[in-house]
Amino acid sequence: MFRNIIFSLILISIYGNAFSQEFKTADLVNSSLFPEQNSIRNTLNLSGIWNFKVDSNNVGEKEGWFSGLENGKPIAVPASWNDQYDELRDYMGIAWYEQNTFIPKVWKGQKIFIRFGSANYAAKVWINGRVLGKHEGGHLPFSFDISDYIHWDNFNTIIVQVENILKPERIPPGAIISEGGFNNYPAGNYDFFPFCGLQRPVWIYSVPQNHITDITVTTKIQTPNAVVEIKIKKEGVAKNGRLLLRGNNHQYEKEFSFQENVAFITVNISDVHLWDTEDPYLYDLSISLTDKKDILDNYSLPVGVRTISVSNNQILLNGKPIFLKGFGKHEDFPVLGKGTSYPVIVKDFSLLKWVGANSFRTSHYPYDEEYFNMADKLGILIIDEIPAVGLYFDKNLDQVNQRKEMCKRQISELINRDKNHPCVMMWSVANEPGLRSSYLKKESTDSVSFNFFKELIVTAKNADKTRPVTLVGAENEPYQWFSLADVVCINRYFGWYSQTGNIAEGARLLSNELDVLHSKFNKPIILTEFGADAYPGMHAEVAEMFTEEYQRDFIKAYLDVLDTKDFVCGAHVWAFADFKTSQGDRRFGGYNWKGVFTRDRKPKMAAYYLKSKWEKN
Ligand code: GCB
Repeated sequence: MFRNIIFSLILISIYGNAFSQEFKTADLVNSSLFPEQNSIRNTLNLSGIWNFKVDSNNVGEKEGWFSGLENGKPIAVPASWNDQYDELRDYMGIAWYEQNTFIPKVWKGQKIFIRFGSANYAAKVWINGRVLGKHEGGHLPFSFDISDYIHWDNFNTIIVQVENILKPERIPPGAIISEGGFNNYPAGNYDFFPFCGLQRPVWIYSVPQNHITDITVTTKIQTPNAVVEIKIKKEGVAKNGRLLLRGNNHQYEKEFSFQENVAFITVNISDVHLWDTEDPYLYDLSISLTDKKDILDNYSLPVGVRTISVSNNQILLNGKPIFLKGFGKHEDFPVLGKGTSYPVIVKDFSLLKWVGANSFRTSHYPYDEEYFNMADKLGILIIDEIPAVGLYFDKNLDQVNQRKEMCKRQISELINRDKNHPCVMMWSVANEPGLRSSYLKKESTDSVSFNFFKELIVTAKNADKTRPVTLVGAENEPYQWFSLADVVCINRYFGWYSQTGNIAEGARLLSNELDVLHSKFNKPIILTEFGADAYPGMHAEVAEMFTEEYQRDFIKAYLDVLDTKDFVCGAHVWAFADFKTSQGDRRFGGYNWKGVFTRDRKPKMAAYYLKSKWEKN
């Protein structure tokens, strides 16, 4: 046993290191602060039409494509490349992007960065023929300092090599040949299309030499007052700062000093106006670096004062039980693929409000940062998930460990990005792990997977002590894993994938299992997925699978069960809207039809049912 542990530790360190060397993050800079335009900082959004070239034989680097792309073709950024040209639909390889831009000369003397909202799956970046660095992981931002690389009197050529080869060791994994993969094409081990490319906006931005690099805000309530704790990090020689927090007809001003580039400030707020789903009140926080009367740098962000906690079987928002009504979603829309689209984001929030939802999960990866800004403003709670979907535990421990290191990195990057959003109520470190791995059963005790999730949850808890952490289980998950989570999150499809066609029997099984989970764990339970495919416009007098009636009745039957269990604290219907998948025998036309809205956001019968139910309570 001891020898096994030593052996595993050696494996972890060998493969952990080998992996982190391949994609070292040392050349990346902290991306936690979204680029901000103010009187000191500057931003340049590079969204638009870029030049693009496929490199299916991986010759680009040898042939020096990093200096400029010959015979490229136009491509939109942000957007997935897949639906912009027919021949790119299933292309999961290497492709190159180019953009040429002037950088305003008045920025000279400032520090200048390039920030990618994401690049799916891995990226290597050059500017003016010189390499900046790499990033791996398709849904989180990364930035490089380009101050010393800029041509001030000419175009700057930005080249990005993006690579999206599906591999078992990646997060999420793909191209699995061992132990039953997903049997789909392209072969992601998950149920959504593996869209690729520069799917989020790219920014160039400048900050002064003395600048704020990171801000962490946490809030506590001491009714009727509150405490806001702020940790600020900076770079440069400036020693002092000033903070202004405004809201609810009060204004709090503080001068402070840095010790070794870090400052901790506590603001006591009297007569606090809390943030909650009904009244998402935001204070304005403005932080400056100062030198006597001069302001050297400034960064502002909204602050929602609220607490999230878990007590027995309840989730408490500001100390009061909350029931989550909402969905699992996807970033997915015709032509855009997973590309950021502000109109689609606004539309989705307007539909969430229309249907009476108060929450969603960023299934199964971190979404664009604009979703979080909107959710803060509109009072929608978010379960924020890393792309750990389709995880499995076969005998290849090297790959298991590679996946674990990647998950840990993504948890840290995610929390770093989203920590200041009041809308984020919980971190999710995995969705439906172990699926299709035959040795995992409800009663299994399996040390590899158990320790895997333990490490992920500890990583999340060390990075953020203020929010609960969960992992989302599938029908065959070992219950042992739930002992690690603050909230038990389960996806259930009795009456669809099992008890097929029999909603009543499905609902009965759900009811029984919820009672078992409650008596075993006495933790809050959220039904994070349940639903049925409905082909829009297909009807039957007596509900049958794939009709809108069946979907509506399925959802209703599940919600009726939940109404009888006061220990259940959330219902997220799968899914918000129909979405594109890989091709597979269960995915008619290459779509998952479980949306209660169509892919172009038209309500199905189930949406009207949910509206009538959720608007009432
Ligand atoms: C699940 C997965 C989700 C799928 C869904 C389905 O449990 O978490 O990604 O799309 O089932 O429709 O099969």
